[in-house]
Amino acid sequence: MIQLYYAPGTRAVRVRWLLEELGVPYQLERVTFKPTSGKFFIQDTPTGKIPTLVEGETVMAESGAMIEYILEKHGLGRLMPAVESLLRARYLQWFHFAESTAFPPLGIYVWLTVYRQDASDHPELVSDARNRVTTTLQQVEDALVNRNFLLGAEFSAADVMMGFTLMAADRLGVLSEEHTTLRRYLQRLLTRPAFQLAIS
Ligand SMILES: N[C@@H](CCC(=O)N[C@@H](CS)C(=O)NCC(=O)O)C(=O)O
Repeated sequence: MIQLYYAPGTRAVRVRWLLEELGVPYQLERVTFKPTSGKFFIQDTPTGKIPTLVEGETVMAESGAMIEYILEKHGLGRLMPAVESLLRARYLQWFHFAESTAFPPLGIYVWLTVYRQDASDHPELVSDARNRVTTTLQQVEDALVNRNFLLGAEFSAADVMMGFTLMAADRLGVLSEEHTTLRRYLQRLLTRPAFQLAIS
């Protein structure tokens, strides 16, 4: 059985959300997130990171990789387009954009405003980080025009990856009011019981 090391508000939300969407049984190992102030890999999990997934000999510490692993092993073709589908490239693009491109500016913003205590000494860095978040999220907003989900009408694991990123942006107060499409999209995702459970 999959063991998922989880803390609310962390990227573990993605993995729990996916497991709930698929109805895959798992054991939830709740840990308390330790704020990082210079030290990394210090979480109370087998890898020092949250999320961590353990299944038999398998140990993973990368949320996107866990989602691909779960889909391949337990997904039965659900929540992702088949390899030969015309939607496959779009799926991969937005799946990876969520963590590799959209999250880093948020990470810098969190680092400056939550973990460091000297944000007021560096207004230019904070404003630069915020601008980077806004510019990056605009790409997602543009991708969602006339679409309910990143692939169109069908919800997929790319939305799981992006949903957490947008929830984090919203909680940090950097999802701007002008991003109306993104706000509606996030609300749409939040109506899913699996997402609600994953953030509880
Ligand atoms: N790219 C990784 C990032 C994992 C990560 O940095 N997790 C945070 C919590 S959301 C963490 O464990 N931070 C503590 C640390 O960096 O030591 C993923 O998607 O899982």
